[in-house]
Amino acid sequence: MKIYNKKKIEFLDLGQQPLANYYLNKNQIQKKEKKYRLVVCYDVKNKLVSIKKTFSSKMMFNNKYPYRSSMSKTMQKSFKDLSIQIKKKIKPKKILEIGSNDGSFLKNFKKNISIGIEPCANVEKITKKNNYNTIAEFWTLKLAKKLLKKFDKMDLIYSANTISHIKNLDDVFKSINLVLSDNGVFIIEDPSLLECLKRNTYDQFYNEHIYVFSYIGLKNILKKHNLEIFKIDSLDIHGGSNRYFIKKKECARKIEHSVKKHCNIETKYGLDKIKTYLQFSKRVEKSKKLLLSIFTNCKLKNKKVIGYGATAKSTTILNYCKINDSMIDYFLDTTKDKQNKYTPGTKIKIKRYNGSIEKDVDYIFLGAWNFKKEIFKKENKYIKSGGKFIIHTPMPKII
Ligand code: JHZ
Ligand code: SAH
Repeated sequence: MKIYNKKKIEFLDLGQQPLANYYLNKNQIQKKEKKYRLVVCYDVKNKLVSIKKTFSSKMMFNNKYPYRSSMSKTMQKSFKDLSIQIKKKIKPKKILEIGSNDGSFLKNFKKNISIGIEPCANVEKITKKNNYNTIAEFWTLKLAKKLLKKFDKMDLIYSANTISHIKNLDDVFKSINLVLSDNGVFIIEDPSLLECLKRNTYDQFYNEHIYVFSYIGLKNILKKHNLEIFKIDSLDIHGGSNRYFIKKKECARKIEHSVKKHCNIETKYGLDKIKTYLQFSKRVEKSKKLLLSIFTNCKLKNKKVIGYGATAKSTTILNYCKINDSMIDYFLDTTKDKQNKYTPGTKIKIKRYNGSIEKDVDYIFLGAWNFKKEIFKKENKYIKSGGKFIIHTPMPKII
């Protein structure tokens, strides 16, 4: 444990890591990759958990960005369900989405009421092609001011799996305060720190996830900007996420019971105590040993192991546990921009998923463990024929 800045405590060291979504071409695998040390810290004052070394947004999110929200039915359904709820309960006249990616959420709304902000031009153009109003820029206070010159204030702002990717939270929330109408609702959705600790999903930490939020941490930053959480929904998405409903302080919306309930659960678990994080760190070390022993055993027995879902999360697992192409033959993934490339750091080939698993596969390492239900349903044939999966959460095991 190390204390730096007098108020931040380092509690987890996940070793040398490459950028999580930086998949390699064949000609890049011979070259030395840029790596950094992935260390996770707890901010005692704000109760925020964040990674120590960060990269510029441009370095992470540019016109080569491979992630597509539309690759899972689970996400599509989650966005659709939320859109139904929004239309029924909030009835917004204008919607702004920050981090709209390929338009998977916005497509549930009319084009003339929606605006998407997506800095990766390769992904943004997918939504634009469908005639949605999208802006290929990073969300900043500067952009918010520009937007206000053209549009009225927004009565609904949604941002899933994006705010945790932006280092300058003061800039984000200042800008939200500016563009949100007085009675407007700002909805944030991100992985839950509580679930991350409970499920030992240390792979929620990688360069893009600058923060993994808890309610008790997030509320402190929001408060500085006159914003408050009035409702929290717990979701099973991405291995346990929280959907925070946020309003301006003076807005009359009632603060719902779910907020107090959440606060109590997090405090009871000890998210405000450094001891909790140090215990987590010990469990992560144990998890690494166990996973490595499973892979070593498979190798000794000459079993064929492949990976399923070359996720950003699995970059953390593979590099931390030092699992490489001698242990995993290849990964399968449905994302075009990942296919025929190699996993960052560990250089395992990613192949196109063609709808079935090869007959000689003994084990599948589930990189996309967060879509376990969806994938198990899809791979019913493999499971029925005796096929097994390796999964690392809550502790590594074969199922
Ligand atoms: P998935 C990315 O993380 C990065 P990743 C980012 N930082 C973030 O926060 C989340 O997304 C939202 C594939 N797949 O969603 C598709 C199959 O091949 O867990 C994807 O490559 N077959 C923005 O990368 C990957 O798995 C399938 O049936 O950790 C899933 O990636 C399914 C369901 C998925 O996010
Ligand atoms: N909201 C989608 C996409 C999440 S991926 C979902 O939940 O599936 C995160 C997205 O945020 C990426 O497409 C990335 O380009 C975008 N992003 C990163 N920083 C951003 C910023 N400052 N402003 C707007 N979008 C940003």
